[in-house]
Amino acid sequence: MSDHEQLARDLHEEIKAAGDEATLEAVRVSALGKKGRISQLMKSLGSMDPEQRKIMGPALNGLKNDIQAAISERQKALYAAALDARLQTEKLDVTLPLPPSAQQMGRIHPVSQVMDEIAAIFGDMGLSIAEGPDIEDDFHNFTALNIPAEHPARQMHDTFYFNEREDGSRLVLRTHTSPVQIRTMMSGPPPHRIVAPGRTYRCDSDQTHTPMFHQIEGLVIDKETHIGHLKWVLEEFCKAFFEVDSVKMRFRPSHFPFTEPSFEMDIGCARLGNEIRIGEGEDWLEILGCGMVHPSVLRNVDIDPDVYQGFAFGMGIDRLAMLKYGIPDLRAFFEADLRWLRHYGFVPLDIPTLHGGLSR
Ligand code: 2NM
Repeated sequence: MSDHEQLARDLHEEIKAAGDEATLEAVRVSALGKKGRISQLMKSLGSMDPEQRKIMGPALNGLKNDIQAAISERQKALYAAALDARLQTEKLDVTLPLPPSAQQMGRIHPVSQVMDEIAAIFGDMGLSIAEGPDIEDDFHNFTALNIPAEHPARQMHDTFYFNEREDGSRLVLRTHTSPVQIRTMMSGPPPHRIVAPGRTYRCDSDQTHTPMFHQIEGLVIDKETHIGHLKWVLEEFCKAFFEVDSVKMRFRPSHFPFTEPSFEMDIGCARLGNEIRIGEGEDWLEILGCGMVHPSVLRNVDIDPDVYQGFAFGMGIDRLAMLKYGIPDLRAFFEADLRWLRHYGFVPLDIPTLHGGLSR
């Protein structure tokens, strides 16, 4: 057998034996590459005599074409086999149900839900949401609000104070969201129509108090804003929030340094064992504090109390959430217990709106 016939057999064997595309490529280079076995034979044509070249030239060309064709055929087969193998292992049944997504598994905390509900109600009445820092200075948290230096609210055991600064002043964790109202009133001229929801802090911890809790306060300042407006706003709020057609309200005289006159508002309810029903019955439940903003507060923020007046109110969101959704223990709110959250939490896409229903 001649050299090139032997080579043809060897190469066909190697091509057949190549089990993957990389091995096949190595065979190709060893045959047809610059220094490959076929290329070497081609080079020997130059030193042949013309008669021999006449025979060997076409024979070697034929060998080259034959091997090229065999390699390309094998390449196609290997590619198809590799693709088949991938399709086998990577196949995916698009008819299978999806695993539950984070959006379906996650729950909205009742406090967040109630804050969204309250924001929707007051937003619908034309109030905007205002926010401010949790860490406040003495002026915004106390002085501007007409809370004097000797007032019990300023005592160490009620307020979380930061360490003294160089000038002797101390920052505080805000004890209410009222500093947001102060910042709003100082940010520009009246009218002001806002609610300020957020975290507040007091040095207090027992069955019904947590050191961090949530409040929402409202403020309306204009030239003719009066107690009638205050009563209407709060009545509409209670009906919308508790999702009842009517509520009984009563205002008891009270005292806050920042309002004059000041009231505490109760709503009518029925108590049946541990359950409280709003909008029926003969009992009363205190739900918020309110009043007409004190002239001194207005002066502190450069508003002339002879031109402007208005009302403010404040309530605890955590307690409202417990009331509305029948949650018995306040402290569980802040324990981040997943089982609790799955039980009391809300589905993320149930966003409270007045037209769609607040809580459904
Ligand atoms: C309350 C009750 C009554 C109140 C007053 C003010 C401000 F800044 F306008 F003076 N902000 N919030 C207020 C009034 C808060 O919470 C029980």
